[in-house]
Amino acid sequence: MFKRRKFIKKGLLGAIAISSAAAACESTATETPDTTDQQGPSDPVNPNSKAGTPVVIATWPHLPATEEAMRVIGESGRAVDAVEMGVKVVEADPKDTSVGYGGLPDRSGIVTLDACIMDETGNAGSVTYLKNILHPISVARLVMDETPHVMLSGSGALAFAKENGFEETDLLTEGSKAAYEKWLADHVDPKVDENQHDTIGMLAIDKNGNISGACTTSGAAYKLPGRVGDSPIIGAGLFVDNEVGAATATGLGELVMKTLGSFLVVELMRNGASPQAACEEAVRRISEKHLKGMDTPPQVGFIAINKKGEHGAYSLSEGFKYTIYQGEDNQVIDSEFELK
Ligand code: SD4
Repeated sequence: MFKRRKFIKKGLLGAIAISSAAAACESTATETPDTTDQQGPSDPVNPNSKAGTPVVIATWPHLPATEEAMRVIGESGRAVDAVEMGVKVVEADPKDTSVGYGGLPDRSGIVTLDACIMDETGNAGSVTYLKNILHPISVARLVMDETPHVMLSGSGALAFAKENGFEETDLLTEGSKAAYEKWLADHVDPKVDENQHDTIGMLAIDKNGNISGACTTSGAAYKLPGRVGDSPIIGAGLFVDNEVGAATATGLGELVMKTLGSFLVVELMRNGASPQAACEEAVRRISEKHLKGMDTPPQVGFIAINKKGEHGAYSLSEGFKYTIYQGEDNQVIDSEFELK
């Protein structure tokens, strides 16, 4: 703690972002903070985080998606409509190889999709291992709105989608087919970095101050058939509590599932952590408990917002970016990361 305050006094802004956030996390956990000689900000600082609503934030560079979500909010739409419409932009984008149409297949060559959505009432819907449907997020929305269940999977999810008017479509593009054929030949797994674009998790606060979130993915490229990741798991890939805030995750889903990452981030915020401090603590939990024996550190990234519209973002490895639309600015920002 002492060293961190010295850093703040020296005015090292970059260091403040990371170190003071960690200090706040510690203090919410066990200590009463001593702020008597603190001259820096009293709250953990993400230099890009400011209060203000409405706000839309998404994992990875997805400017058209946040633009679409903010358009919905601008027309006085609900946050839940905004996040559904926003992530649909990416589901339909053939160039995004981690989501929907054009997503990379499993190792048998089949694209399977996971998605979930959660609204301001705490209601939630999810689909896993869904094949041949362009917009899994809208099927998840229907599960939430029209059934007594939270999650539908595989053939049941597909039957439900078709009964409700969704048409089957081939999700493999020329590009993803060629990538799969190359993988069959050399078996080199793609790196999860900005060039992969990756999964979209999106959080939004609308003009009424209500919070919702959505997350949609084709999952880990060349996964074992039947594998489901964190993205459709409420509490892992996404969690919303309208009184506190929301969080969503991207990266190696197994690590997010083992720590119930998004729920953890929201609970840390409930206990007083800033969104930035909460994201950092969740990443450190993974780093401390789950990286043993791994040759190459994987990527995991979290983004979070609290009720005031402040945000946080943090990842295990370098390269994670996020998109935030707040006020007049729709921009992509580099996340701070843990493994230097
Ligand atoms: C998964 N978390 O299925 C998702 C995919 C992802 O980086 O975000 N990849 O594990």
